[in-house]
Amino acid sequence: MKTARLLFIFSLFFQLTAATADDMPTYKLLMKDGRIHPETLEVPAMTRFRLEVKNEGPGAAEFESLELKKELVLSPGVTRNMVFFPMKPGTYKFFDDFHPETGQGRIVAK
Ligand SMILES: [Cu+2]
Repeated sequence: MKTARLLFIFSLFFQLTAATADDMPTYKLLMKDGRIHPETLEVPAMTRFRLEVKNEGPGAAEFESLELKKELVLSPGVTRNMVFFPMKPGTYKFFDDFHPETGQGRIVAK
């Protein structure tokens, strides 16, 4: 009976997690060896969204946007999420602060 109850609590927990994860569109960004994929990320304007950033390495990477006031350092192999508040239509630049010469990208809100 304990096990059944525990399973119930766990399934409830996962349902709740899934529900919170679903209410926001998620976009993926890959940082790899000083490069950013994709370099242009199109998102809906005036909509809160999540960006899942993965650094495949080999070194550290840092997602940085001066315009959006966002900064996130990622060790190699690490994936982290960032939530962006609704943006006005426009183009917002970001870069990999560890590789600014090759790692340049933009978020285009439409
Ligand atoms: Cu920085």
